Amino acid sequence: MEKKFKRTTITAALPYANGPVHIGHLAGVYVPADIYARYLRLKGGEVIFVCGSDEHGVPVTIRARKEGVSVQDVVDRYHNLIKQSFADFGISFDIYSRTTSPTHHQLASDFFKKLYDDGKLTEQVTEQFYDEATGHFLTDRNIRGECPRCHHPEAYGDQCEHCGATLSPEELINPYNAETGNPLVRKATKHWYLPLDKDQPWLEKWILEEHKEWRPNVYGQCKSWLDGGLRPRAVTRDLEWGIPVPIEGQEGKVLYVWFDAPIGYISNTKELCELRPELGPWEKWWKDPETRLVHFIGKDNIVFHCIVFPSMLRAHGGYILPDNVPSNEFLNLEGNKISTSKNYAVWLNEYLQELPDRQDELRYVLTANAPETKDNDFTWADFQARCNNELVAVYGNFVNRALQLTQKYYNGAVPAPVEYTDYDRETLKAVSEVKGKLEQLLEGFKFREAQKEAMTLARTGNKYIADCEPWKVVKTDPERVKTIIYVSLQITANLAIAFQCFLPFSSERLRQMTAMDSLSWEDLGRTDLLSAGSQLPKPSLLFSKIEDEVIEAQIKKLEATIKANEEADYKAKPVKDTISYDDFQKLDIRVGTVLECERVPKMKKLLKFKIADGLGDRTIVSGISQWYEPEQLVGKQVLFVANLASREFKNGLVSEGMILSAENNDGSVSVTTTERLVKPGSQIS
Ligand code: B3M
Ligand code: ZN
Repeated sequence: MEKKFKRTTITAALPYANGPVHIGHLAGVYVPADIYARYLRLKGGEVIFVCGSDEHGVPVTIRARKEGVSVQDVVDRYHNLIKQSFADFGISFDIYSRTTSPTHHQLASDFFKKLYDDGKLTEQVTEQFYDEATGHFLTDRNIRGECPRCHHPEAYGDQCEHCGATLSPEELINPYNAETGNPLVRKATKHWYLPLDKDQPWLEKWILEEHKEWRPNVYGQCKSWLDGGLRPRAVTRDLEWGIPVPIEGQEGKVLYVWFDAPIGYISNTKELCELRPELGPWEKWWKDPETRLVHFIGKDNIVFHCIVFPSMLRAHGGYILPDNVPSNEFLNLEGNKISTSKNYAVWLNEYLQELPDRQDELRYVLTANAPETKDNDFTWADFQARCNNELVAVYGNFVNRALQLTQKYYNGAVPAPVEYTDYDRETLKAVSEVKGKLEQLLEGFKFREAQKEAMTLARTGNKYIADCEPWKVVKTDPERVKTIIYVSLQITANLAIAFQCFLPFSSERLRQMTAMDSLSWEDLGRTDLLSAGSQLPKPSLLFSKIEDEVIEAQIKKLEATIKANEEADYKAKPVKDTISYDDFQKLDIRVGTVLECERVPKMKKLLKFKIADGLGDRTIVSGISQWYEPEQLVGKQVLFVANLASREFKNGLVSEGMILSAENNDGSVSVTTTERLVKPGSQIS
């Protein structure tokens, strides 16, 4: 049964104020949320669109310590930068606030207090890692130690990046504080938990039965969490930065950032309603069952928005639950993961400095490539192609022709149509159908398809004017041209409306160029939007070409970042214990020529070599098959240890020596060879 809602509260995930925002954020959350908000407003709906910076949590404190400034300094700086970037890109929040605001502190604190007072939280004492020297409990990411599996000395408390093992901090050998290097001890500490296990039954019913319409990625993630069985989750932490736990005698404990952040949506709404009384009391937007709540988020936030926050809201009582949680997958950049810490991203502030006034171009490409159903890749080549071949060559070209010809033939006055041909009628029919198609897609959160539909209208227009060739017909049948231009102008006006939620900047320019007072969704599809005789101003180009140099510079910039990261990552291992010259003399290293090289059946890593060593042939087995095709090595000279005790493999294969290879910092391997050709058997000394 379709529920009928009166109004919509749209939230977009609160970005951490620990760095600027990049194209991945925009594509994943903010552009789709903005499209939806703009669409509903254009329809005249009652809607608010709220967001703000997430200023608590560990990442901001790490950043502050790294930079040697206060946490407040960090969040102030990034809050302002993020807020500006969103404004620059036309993300039309009704409010962009922050979780350090007094309203938020109060509201989040009261929320916790109510759950606590109502007995909705459980208490538990657990042992956590503690740095006695600094007097701090540590979070998993801040704990390092030796990996129990591969013995890498710098594994994280949650993962070893060297061997990929998923870890918990207790498993680390000799755990230490990642920042100070101090050894850690275990210490008991009390925390409050949200007993999610008790929520399992209603969450299963609510999500798995009543919200089958959620996107498959969202529904699937929820299902796998639920299938795995929910466990209680701590909602407090031992930290200094955050909202103090509002219980007497609990100094040094704060609300977990994921507890307070979603409450930020409510606080932002409260602040908004205080600023704009015409919106009514904030409760209307959060407690009235006739309000539809929609959370736009990235895929790593699904569990918090679909399971944890709803469980908090229900435990508190009185709140509505989200009706939908459209979440996107991730956007990669030129085939690599976007990374704030590695500075591998296209930052919005830098984009605008380097490609000024090209907000709509980025919005367009990010939506055209939106990671709605799977991870997607942003490439600068695709960006350029879409801008030049679609925005410039189709949409821009069409409206420019229509508007320029109006100036040329009619001094800018909209001509009256004379007589419609079948082609004209067919074209106008396509225009009138676009509204229904767009509505269906937008309401189903299919923004990528929806924008494609708007572009189809531009293609229809572009084809129409190219087919009709008014610039030729004008010489033989000027009356016919009036109809062609009239039809083209109606399409142009419709494009301003159809694209408004996707490309607000160019739509606004087009609105001015078509002399429409305002744009309204209800007008979309009308074929009499511009009335005959109305005067249009002189047009300018809607889009301009993106030149190769601009793209090349962007690609170079990313390559430079990759290179800098590789260099920064590379840490040579410490030199081993000193040995005597005699010890060295014991090693017999020689040059051998590879006569044959082949893979070893059932032993994936191995390559089997037949080596000419000057005295005869010998077999050496080496675990480097991942890095070489056997035929690449045949004929090569390699260095090998000739007097190493032979070693037998499980399958009876015996290796008589060892080929020397160098391990690169990325783990890849290169065999060693001499600089000049030498006789097989030559000794290395
Ligand atoms: N700040 C996490 C993130 O940016 C977090 C979202 C909060 S939404 C309430 O991925
Ligand atoms: Zn490891």
